[in-house]
Formats: sequence, structure tokens, C-alpha cells
Amino acid sequence: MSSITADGQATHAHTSNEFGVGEFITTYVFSRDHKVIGLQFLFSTLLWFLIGGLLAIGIRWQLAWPWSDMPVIGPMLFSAEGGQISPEFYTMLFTMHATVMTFLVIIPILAGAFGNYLIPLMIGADDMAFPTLNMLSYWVMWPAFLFFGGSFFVAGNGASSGWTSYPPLSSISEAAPGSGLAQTMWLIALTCVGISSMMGSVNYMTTIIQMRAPGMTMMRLPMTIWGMFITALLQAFALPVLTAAGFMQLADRMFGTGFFVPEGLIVNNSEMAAGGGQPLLWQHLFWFYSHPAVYIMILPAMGMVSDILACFARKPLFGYKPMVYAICGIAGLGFIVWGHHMFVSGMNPGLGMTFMVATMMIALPSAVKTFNWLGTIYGGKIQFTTPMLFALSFVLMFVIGGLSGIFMAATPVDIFIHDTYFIVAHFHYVLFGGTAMAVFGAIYFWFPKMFGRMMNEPLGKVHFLLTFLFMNGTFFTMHILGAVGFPRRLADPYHYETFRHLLPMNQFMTICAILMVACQIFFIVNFFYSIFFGPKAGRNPWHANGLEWQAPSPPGHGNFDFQPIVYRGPYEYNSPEVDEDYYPQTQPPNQRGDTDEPATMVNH
Ligand code: HEM
Ligand SMILES: [Cu+2]
Repeated sequence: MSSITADGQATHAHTSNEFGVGEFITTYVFSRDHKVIGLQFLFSTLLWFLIGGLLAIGIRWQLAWPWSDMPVIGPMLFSAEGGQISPEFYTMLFTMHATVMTFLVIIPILAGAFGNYLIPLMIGADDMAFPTLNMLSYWVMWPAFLFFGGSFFVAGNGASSGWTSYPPLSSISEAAPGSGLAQTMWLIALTCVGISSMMGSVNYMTTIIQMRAPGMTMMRLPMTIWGMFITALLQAFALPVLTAAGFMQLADRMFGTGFFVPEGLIVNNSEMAAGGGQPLLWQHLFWFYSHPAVYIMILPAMGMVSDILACFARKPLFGYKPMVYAICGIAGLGFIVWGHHMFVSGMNPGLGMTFMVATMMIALPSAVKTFNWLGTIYGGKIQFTTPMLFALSFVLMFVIGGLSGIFMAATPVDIFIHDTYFIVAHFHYVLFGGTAMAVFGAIYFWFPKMFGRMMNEPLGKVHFLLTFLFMNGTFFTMHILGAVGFPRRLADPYHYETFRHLLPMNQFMTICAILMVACQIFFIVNFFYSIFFGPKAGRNPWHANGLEWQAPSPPGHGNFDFQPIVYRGPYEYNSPEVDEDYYPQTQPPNQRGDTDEPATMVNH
């Protein structure tokens, strides 16, 4: 399966006349090669990123220019209303925006794209432990793509009970226009995402435990791999709960069970048949998954940022072991704080207090990570490359998002700011300012490995600068709105006189948001141009230490053209033992010299 010829080319390479349709399908479509699967995830999720971004513009349009014709799309969709967004459509927009971003972009781009691409390469394996399962984990995403995508074309134009899918709106088909078939399709799609992630996580855990190259001890793993490993554990333990809960909600809708439907509920003047259930039970089950899920959405990003920071500060990562323990601490605590999403659900104040304290404790390992990143760059010879700029902004934005989290964790404060734009500000700082910026950085960083060519630096910097500016213009303002109580998930907050003076601020944010989406053109052009015409990269263009940089760019089938043997951790930059300012993990000790050629000698 993974034989390699001497020049590092995959044995699968054939001349074009030998290359049949069947071969094309097994190589590029139903491929079992982790790199192809990783790229499949990358391209799919980037496409959904664009769709999710456009949905967000729809939301922002309504908040800036409420009840005015939406250009182009408005007349197409709502000719009867003269091109206005309807309240139901607005509800669908924020539901599907969040759904797409969470389940089709952030989670699969981190675990699916980067997890797949990087894990075997960074630990020195030729592929994943279960290549077929890996292939399935991508292809099970397709029913999810089709069901989520198809739900736009049925009654309601898409599910509309929020990405949190709270009952009774989500459990009763008659509750709202989007509660019918669209909601059923949403639940089926979610189940597929769940199954895909579970297959992925089993594979990642096994691969990281079993397939590491000789010498690659757990404490020599790059932070990216630690992030992916702990994320896989989180997925394995939290996801079954959500998937089961999704089935229960489907059963409530399709088979008349009453898990989440309360007794005596009256909808459209008729009493619901099934009852005796608990809407709050859904909230518990949902957040028991979805709080750990926010760490699924950031731990791999933290890992990738650690690797990028160390590489471009040309310094060892500050406090490797505390960083590993901090990831474990965040993940462990992540399981006992879900109740902070339910402070205003009428829970026992004693319980609220417990959740509050537990949540605040997460700030400790988070701070350990932040200080260690600062320690890493402190005094370093910083190279301000595009990936480095994105990684630095991750740290900055994560600090803002983490601090607003502590405000919300305090129950008395949260009672005031719950369901306001403050919450929206918080999670966009961690998810867009944090994870999405890290993902951009990671794309610029590993692009040369993936495609064998470099991306354009000046274009990358323009992309960074504009995204960073407009991102803050859009999301920072949300804190201010939230602090005065501006509600989230409402099609027309200006219905209330108190919020009318906030309209200009909202218009500012919408303009920033439109510009933020628009400036992604710099990324799109750079990305596709560089795939074909970028300057050739060589094996190790950044002079980094990780194993992936010793493989050919792009690596052939089976990854390495030599057996990698690991002598040290990945962060030995500026080591006194060698002349260069980097010291690859595979370079045998005492062997000075050209590291462009992979080290094949073993001398213990
Ligand atoms: C220091 C760490 C953090 C703390 C203390 C914290 C705290 C909180 C609290 C208390 C809430 C609930 C607020 C409410 O609904 O009234 C919340 C919501 C949220 N947090 Fe965090 N958080 C932290 C980090 C993160 C991270 C790293 C992410 C994602 C990567 C994240 C994503 C979210 C999301 C998506 C929501 C809103 C969910 C929704 O209602 O739709 N948080 N956070
Ligand atoms: Cu949470």
C-alpha cells in the first residue's frame, strides 16, 4: 500500500495512457491516502466557509437596513414582500449560518483537513491506522452536505430553530415554517457529521498512539498533534451524547415519542399528542456535547499556533510540558461546565454557582497557554511572515475572547448579558479571531508542503491586515451593543425604542462585515494562483524542525522516502549544538551540516 521508489515518487504515478477512470476514482475520489482526504476536507470546508459568510451578510443586512430590499437576492427570494427579508427567513439565516460555520467549516477543517493531512506526516507514519475508515469519514460528510444544503430548498428555506436546535421549536413540525422537513433534514445531516467525526477520532487516537516513528515519544510530539489527540478524545466521549440526542429529537418528530415535548403543549390551538418530556433535557444533552465542542473548535488551532510561533520566533516553545498539561486541563474541565449555557433556565442557584466556579477555572490553563506563547516570542528573532502574523493575532484575539468568557461565567453578569450581542462578540472572538485566523495561518504555513509551492507573501499580508481590521470592526462593536442589552436572534430589535439609537453602529458593523468577506478575494486569488504558479518550495522552506518538513513537498504516497528516526522534540530552534538556527527532529546528534538532505543514518 505504501511502497515508495528511491526518488520519493509514489509508485502510483502512471503515465496518462495507463491512468484509467477507475484509477482516477481510487486515487482522487475514493482515496484512502490521508493527504488526499485532508485536501478533500480542505476544499469542501473552504467552499462552505464562503456559503456561511454569505449567510452572515444576510443577517447583517437586516440589522443595518431593516425591512429594506436586499439587493439581487431579495427580489429573487421574496418577490411578494418586495424584496424584504421576512422574520422567518432571518431566523433561518442565523440558524444556518451558525450550523454551517460550526459543523461544516470549523470542526471539519481542523480535524478533517489539518488532522488528516498533518497527523501521519508529523509523527512519521506512512498513513493513518485505518485508511478505509478515514475515507468513509470524508464520504459520510456528503450526505450531511446534501441534507444541510437541500434544506434550503424545502419549506421554510432551511432549519430555523437555531444551531442549538432547542425544543419545542425543533421538536414540533408545526411550530414554525422551518420546523418541518427542513428541521428533519437538519437532524439527519447532524447525525452524519457526528458519525464522520467519530470515525475520524477513533482513527486519530489509534494512529497517534500506535504509529509514531521510532524515537517519537509522546513528549516529543509537536503541539499540533497534542491538540489533535486531545480533540479526538473529546470527540470520542462527547459526540455520542449529541448523536443520541439527535436521534431522540428525530424520534419525537417522526415516531411521536415525547423525550423533549412537555405535557399539555398547545401549538396552533391544538394540544400535542405526545408529552411528558423535558425541553430542558435537550439543553443538557446539547451542551454536554457542545461545550466540549468549543474546545474541539480551538485546541487544534492552539496547537498549530504554537508550532508557527516557535518556528518564526526561532526559539523553543516556552514550557512544553505545561502546555501539554494545559490542553489536558482545558479538556477535562470542559466536561463539567456545560451548565454555564443554562444559567437563566431556572437552575438551582447552588448548581449555578458550581458551574460558575468550574467555568472560571478554565481561565487558568487558558492563561498558562497565553503566557507561554508570550514567553515563546519574547526575545525571539521574530520573522513577520504571513503565517506568523495570523498566529500572533490568534493570541491577541483569544485573550479578548477568553476575558469576555469570564464576564459571562459570572452568573450575576450573565443574567444581564445572556442572549445579547455580548455573547455573539465573545464567540466570534474565539472562533473567528481565534480559530479562523489560526486556520488561515496554518494554510499559509503548510501550503508549501501540501502543494509544493509557496503562496505570495505580499498578497498574504494584505489579506491578513484587511481581515484583521474588518474583523475587529465587526466584532468588537458587538461588546458595546451587548453591554446595553441589544438582543441576539431578533429580526428587528429596533422595534424597541431603546435600541433605535444603535442603528448607525450596526450599519458600521455591516459595512465592516461586507468588506471582511470581500477582502477574502486576496486569499482566494493567492491560493489558487499559487497552487499552479507559485515558486517551488523545496522540502523545508521555513527551516522548521518537524518531521513533515523532511518529506518531499508534496509528499508521495506513503509520505517519507526514508525511515524517519526521531532524536529530539520539535522546538530546538537556535540550539547551541548546531550551526544553523534549527535542528530537525530527524537529524542525528553530532552530525553537522546540510539538513536539506534527509538524515538516514542511525547512530546511537
Ligand atoms: C476562558 C475560556 C472561556 C470561558 C470562561 C467561556 C465562557 C462562556 C460562557 C459562560 C458562555 C455562555 C454565555 C451565555 O450563553 O449566556 C459561553 C458561550 C459561548 N462560548 Fe465561551 N468561554 C470560553 C472560551 C470559549 C472558546 C475557546 C470558544 C470557542 C472556540 C467558545 C465558544 C463559545 C460559544 C460558541 C458560545 C455561545 C453558544 C451559543 O449560545 O450559541 N468559548 N462561553
Ligand atoms: Cu460553554
